Amino acid sequence: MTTSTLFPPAIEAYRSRIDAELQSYTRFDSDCPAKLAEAIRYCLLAPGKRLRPLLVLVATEICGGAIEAALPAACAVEMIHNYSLVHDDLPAMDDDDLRRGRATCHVAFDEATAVLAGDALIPMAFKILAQHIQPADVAIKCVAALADAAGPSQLVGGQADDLGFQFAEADLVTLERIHQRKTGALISVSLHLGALIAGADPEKLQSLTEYGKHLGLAFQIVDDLLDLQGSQAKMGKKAGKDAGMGKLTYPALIGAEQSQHRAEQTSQAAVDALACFGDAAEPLRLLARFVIERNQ
Ligand code: GRG
Repeated sequence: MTTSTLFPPAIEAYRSRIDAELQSYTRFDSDCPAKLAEAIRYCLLAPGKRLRPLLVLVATEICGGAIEAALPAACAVEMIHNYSLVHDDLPAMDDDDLRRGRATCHVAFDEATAVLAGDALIPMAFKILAQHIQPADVAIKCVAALADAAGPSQLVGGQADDLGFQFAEADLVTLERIHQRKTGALISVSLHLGALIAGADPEKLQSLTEYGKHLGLAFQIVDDLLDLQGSQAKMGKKAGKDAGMGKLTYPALIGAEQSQHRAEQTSQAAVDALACFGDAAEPLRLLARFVIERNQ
């Protein structure tokens, strides 16, 4: 998996800031067992696209806020995303041995360590929000919003439904409902956190929520297409898993061509939601294009 230059230079610069900040949040005291610390760093610092933290930073910036103020929230979202990847890869869930071009955490370490590394990332994320987002009332709103998006009705609930799903019950409404929660919730909350930190007005908040809803869906449709048609070398994770596991996906339901069309329409709907920002929203337009053109 190559993630060195995925985005235009301005966005790449943010990605470097995010990576540096994640490094700084993974210096553990001597009470943290060395193997656990190593596993957390192995997963969190592995080369990911950093899409969600980028959305936090860009949302803050286009709402008139400062990147520095939003960096802690960007890292918190990436930590929650990372825990979900580590747990999703476990034998009890998707049972994957490749992620971000490397052995998954339970393969590189062991299953118990992977469970614990994922566990540790959750309180780390909320501690960062509580300690580093200012003022306190904004920190509280951020904690509540991220807890909601990561909670039993959103990320965890979407994952539970995805795991328990019977293909015979398949329809598009069910599929979108799963994806909105499993994938969309973290993408949407990233934009929401960025807007909260910048003190965005209700119109901007609403428009970013709308953008996030469409972007999350477009991202997932492309993820399904990549699983079907993508290259393992580029994606850094196994391809062709969904069909093998009988998973409910867009291509399985409506075919690859229709899925591609739907991804493009959905990405355009995301862009259309940004009208109130004018030219300032250009980075979010670029990210919407990236989401449907990506090959990893
Ligand atoms: C275990 C609670 C829990 C949830 C798991 C992460 C997840 C939910 C499922 C993974 C399966 C999957 C392919 C979901 C589709 C969307 C997704 C989260 C893709 C991975 O995100 P990227 O492509 O990854 O942004 P990087 O590595 O670039 O950060």
